[in-house]
Amino acid sequence: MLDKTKKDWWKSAVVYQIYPRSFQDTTGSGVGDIPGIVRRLDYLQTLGVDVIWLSPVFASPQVDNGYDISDYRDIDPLFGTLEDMRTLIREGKRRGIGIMMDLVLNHTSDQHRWFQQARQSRENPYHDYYVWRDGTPDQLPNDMQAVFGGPAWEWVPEVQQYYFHQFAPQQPDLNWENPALRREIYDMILWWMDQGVEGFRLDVIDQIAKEPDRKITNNGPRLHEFLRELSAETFQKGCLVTVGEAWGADIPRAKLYSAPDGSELSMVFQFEQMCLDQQPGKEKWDLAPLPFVKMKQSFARWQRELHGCGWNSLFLDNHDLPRIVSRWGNDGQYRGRSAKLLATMLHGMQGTPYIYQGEELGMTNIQLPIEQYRDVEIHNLYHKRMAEGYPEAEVMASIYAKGRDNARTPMQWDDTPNAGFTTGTPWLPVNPNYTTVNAGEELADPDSVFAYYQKLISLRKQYAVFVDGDFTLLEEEHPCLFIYERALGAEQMLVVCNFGDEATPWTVPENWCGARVLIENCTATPDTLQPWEARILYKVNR
Ligand code: TEU
Repeated sequence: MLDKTKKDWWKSAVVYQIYPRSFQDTTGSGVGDIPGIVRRLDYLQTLGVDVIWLSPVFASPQVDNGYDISDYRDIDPLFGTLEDMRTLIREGKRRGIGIMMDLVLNHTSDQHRWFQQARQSRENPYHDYYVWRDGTPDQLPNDMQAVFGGPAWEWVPEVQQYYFHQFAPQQPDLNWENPALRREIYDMILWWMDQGVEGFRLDVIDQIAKEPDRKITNNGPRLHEFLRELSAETFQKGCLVTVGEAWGADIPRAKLYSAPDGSELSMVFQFEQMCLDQQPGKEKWDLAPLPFVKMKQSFARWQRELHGCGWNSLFLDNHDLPRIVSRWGNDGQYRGRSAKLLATMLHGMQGTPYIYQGEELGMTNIQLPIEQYRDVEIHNLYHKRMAEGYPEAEVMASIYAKGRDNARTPMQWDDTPNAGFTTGTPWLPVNPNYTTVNAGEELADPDSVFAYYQKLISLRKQYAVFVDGDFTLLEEEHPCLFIYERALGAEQMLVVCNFGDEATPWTVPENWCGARVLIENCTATPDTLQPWEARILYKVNR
């Protein structure tokens, strides 16, 4: 168990993300719940993770699956009760697993009490908790678009004003310029800290300091000022792990966010690598092959530049991203092996690794008829592009490749109906491959993807070089090998990954001959790397 009273304990931690509605249902509702998570804590303990990041379970009308919060201090009945949450926190702690809550502080639900008040009159004290602009019903303040499509402005006749929303119209943006709002947020966070949570993930935190008149969404001028105040008033009063979601973070900003003095956050999620397989300047739906060399160089830059003066988060999957084995691996013939390679590449780097539920099983993307998708973003995209005259096959290809529901199909526990996720009708179909890809099979198989993740996690706890070592990219221009070295004083490791379906000539460098193999995903042969082969070598220079 990690000593979580130690400063920066989260540098040695591994975080597991749970998307509660798709994890484990205990009531037959077809939607996962908090008691379901409690039931599966032993599984997570077996895997070896230290923290659970829980996607939002707060009260919510569920327009955006909980990212539209109507009460920050209550649990949605869909998922259980506050009492269930307390049980989860307590039972987690007993197993050395802390809970990280997912705070959506950029916007609330339009059903939140604050917004219900705010929309009544311009004089209402809550009016200024949100972002309003004058206009007329047919004259929008400007042409800004929401992330989920359509204008970013919604008209409210009662106040003869528009409110600003960066996401769905049911997700009005909060006005961080208002100190009373900020105070309410801090009190709410302190209250959750009192409940015993050990960390927070902050949704789209780089968008809180918006200035719509100047069309600024990410990285507004007051962003880091707000963050430092937030951190001082809340997180710094405990020994917490915090991670901000920041699509707009570049390296200089990431250094501010994750400054070693703890003045802002522990780390951020940045998306530079995750935006590479799309056409430059376009949307994620405009598909392009992964530029492999660029991807390596991008990871390497973040590794080098944050070393010693910031901290990386490491992730390939989350509830908004397609399954990585389908995206960058091979989810057919080499599903298991390529899933292990991707894990090796990521967990060998410096930073805090995040595992998204099912990634440790090598779960894959799904293809559904449009009416079976549930995500608001997918449906908006479909209608928009069909109206714009895109061929339907092309729209569906984008959804199959990048749609968020790929990640949201129910967790595959075993080969019983609905993969053991629910006894009812699952809210989103189970991937039909659950009969072969499931936790039950993998727990029983020492060569499974699960067993491999388990080993990677335990290596991180055993060898300091995983946590503290520096990073050097080798074979920079090689079109399919991703090879890097880590070093911490005399301790060194070499991570070798052959990305692709072809065997590739490669000889162990002379200075690595005789080094110990810490982990490998297939049997090594001299002078050749097998398709999707991955290996970590280790030595101590004397
Ligand atoms: O995501 C931020 C976000 O911008 C995503 O919607 C992302 O841009 C999109 O998937 C790419 O097209 C966060 C949450 O992770 C996401 O689930 C929420 O829907 C969103 O914020 C709004 O709260």
